[in-house]
Amino acid sequence: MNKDQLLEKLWEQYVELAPSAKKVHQLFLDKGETVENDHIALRTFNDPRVNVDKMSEAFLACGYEAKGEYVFEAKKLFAKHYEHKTDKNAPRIFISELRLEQCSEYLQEIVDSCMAISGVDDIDPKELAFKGRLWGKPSYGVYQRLLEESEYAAWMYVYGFCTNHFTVYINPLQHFDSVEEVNTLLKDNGFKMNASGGEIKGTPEQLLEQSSILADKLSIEFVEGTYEIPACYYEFAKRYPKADGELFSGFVASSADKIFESTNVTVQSS
Ligand code: OOG
Ligand code: NI
Repeated sequence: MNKDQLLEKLWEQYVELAPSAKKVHQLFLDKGETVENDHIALRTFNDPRVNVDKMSEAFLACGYEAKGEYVFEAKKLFAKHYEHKTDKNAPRIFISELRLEQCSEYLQEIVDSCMAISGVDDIDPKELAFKGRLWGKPSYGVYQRLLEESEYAAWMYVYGFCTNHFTVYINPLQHFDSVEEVNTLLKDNGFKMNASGGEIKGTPEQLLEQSSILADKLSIEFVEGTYEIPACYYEFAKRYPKADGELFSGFVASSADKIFESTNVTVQSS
C-alpha cells in the first residue's frame, strides 16, 4: 500500500466512526474548498505488541519519519508525531499510547485480557490501524469502571485500533482565514464544539491554533445491552510561521491535552 492508499483506506474507515466528519468535509467542498489534512491521530496502549512504534510501522513503510515527542502526565499518555520525508503536503501522523504501568492493576488486567484474546501476534503491525476492537463484545460494567480511571482507556476498550481523527488544515482554505471563522461555520450548521480549555486551543504565539467538534456517539452493543458511546471527531488547525519563516510543524502539549477530551463522555461544549 502506498501513502495515498493507506490514508484513503484510513479515511473510509474513520468516517464510519465520525459521520459528522463526512458532513463537515462536504460542507467545505460545497463552498468550493479542497480539503487538506493537517494531521491524523491514532491511539493505542504501550504494550510492546501494539505500542506507538508498532502502530507507526505502516507509516514508516511509506515514507514517514519520527519527529516530535510529547508527554501528558495527568492522562498517563505519551505521543510521537511523524512527518513525510519528501511530500511536504502529506498529513502529519500523531500516535499516542496509554502508559499501562502507571495505571491501576484493574486496568492493566483488563488490557492484558483484551490483548490475550486479540490474536495480535498473528497480525502484521502495518495492518493494526484497521483492526478495530480485537476482543469481542465489551462489557458495559468494565467500560464504566475504566471511565472512572481513564477516558482514553475506556475509549480504547470500545473502539480498539483505528484512526481517532482527521484534521482540516485551515491555512490553504480559500474562504476561511481563522479558526474562529471555521468554528462559526460549524456551529451555524449545528455541530457542537469541544469547549474544554476554550473553543480555540493554542495561540498565534504558540504557533498553532486548534479546535474540534465533539465525537459522534455511536450505538455500541455491550454484553449488557446497547449504549451510545463517543467515537471519533473532526479537528481544525491553523499554523503560524516561526522566526525563520517556516511554518511551525509540531504539536502543543497543553492544547493536545484538551483536544483529547473531544471523546469524553461529559465535556464542556459550545
Ligand atoms: C489526540 C489528541 C491530540 C492534537 O492535535 O493535539 C491531538 C487524540 O484525541 O487521540 O490530536
Ligand atoms: Ni489532533
